[in-house]
Amino acid sequence: MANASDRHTDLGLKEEDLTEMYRYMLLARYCDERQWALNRQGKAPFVVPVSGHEAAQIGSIWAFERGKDVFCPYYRDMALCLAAGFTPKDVFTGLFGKVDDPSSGGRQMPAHWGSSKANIITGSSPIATQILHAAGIAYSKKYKHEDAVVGTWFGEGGTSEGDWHGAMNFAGIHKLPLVFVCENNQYAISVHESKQVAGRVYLRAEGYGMPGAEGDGNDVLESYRLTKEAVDRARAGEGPSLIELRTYRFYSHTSDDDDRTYRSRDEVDEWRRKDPIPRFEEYLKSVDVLDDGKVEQMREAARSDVAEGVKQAQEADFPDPSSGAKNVYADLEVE
Ligand SMILES: Cc1ncc(C[n+]2csc(CCOP(=O)(O)OP(=O)(O)O)c2C)c(N)n1
Ligand SMILES: [Mg+2]
Repeated sequence: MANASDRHTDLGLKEEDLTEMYRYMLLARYCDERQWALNRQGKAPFVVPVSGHEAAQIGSIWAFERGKDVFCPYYRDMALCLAAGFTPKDVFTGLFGKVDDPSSGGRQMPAHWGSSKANIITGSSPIATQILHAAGIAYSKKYKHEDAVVGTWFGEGGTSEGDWHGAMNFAGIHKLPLVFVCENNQYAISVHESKQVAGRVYLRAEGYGMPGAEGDGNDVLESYRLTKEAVDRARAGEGPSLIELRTYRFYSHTSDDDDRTYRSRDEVDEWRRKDPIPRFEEYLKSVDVLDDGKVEQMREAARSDVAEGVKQAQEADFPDPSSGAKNVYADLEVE
């Protein structure tokens, strides 16, 4: 039994929250390992890996009300999308371009997450466009007096785009119910943070009239704590916030990139030792929520859910080629 002074109890998280958070982190990690292997086997054309970002994504999404709030994620947010309603089958139908893919029915590149059921707004490939969409949606929520907070996620590279600055400024002026979450993994493909960000991302918040905070993005409870404060502010009508979660991606930027050309193996190993999943496991054991047996059981269940998702997605149909323009052009009756 957890006791009253545990970190999660202070944050208002129950044991069921913790095991669910852990389960989604495992699902994301195993989906990622599987999709990377499928790519290397020539069975998946293009992969955007999430490994390393699981705590930042699961901690931050847990602060929102799923089913009510609106999410504008970016391509690396697979863990977040799983927690918001994607299943492993959904992930792999997207990867294989199958007709059941919730994001686009197999018409978009993989990792362009979208789901009307899960309130996830489809993203575009140009970096940071989702941040402007989030500002527009948050403005509409405020204008219509609808009780919903909007969350948007992006990398530190995204904060160099004009779209990011425009959205921050607009959100600050209109005190929008919007939470900006930066998953700072220190690289934008091969470009290091030191060549991308002058000063610190979270400190820019002040210039746009909102609070900013940073924390350890490999700590799921810390990621939750910081985001929850921001979501509560937004829901209370106090306006937007910027949260910077510091993390690291374990694989290359995508399956088309080779990170050995710009990162040392020592650096990657150092961050692997801060892997968010074993860190959370350690915490869960320390508060007697899990023991070794239960950890193994949950790992096995997640591996089997992922294997089942891959199988279902492999068996699913490809879209009919004649439907290629669906949702791209209006259906016009041509005489
Ligand atoms: C406007 C625009 N410029 C460049 C690219 C190419 N591009 C794709 S991802 C990426 C890096 C983004 O890095 P960051 O925002 O830090 O996110 P991360 O991939 O590290 O999670 C770049 C430059 C793009 N898609 N759109
Ligand atoms: Mg980055």
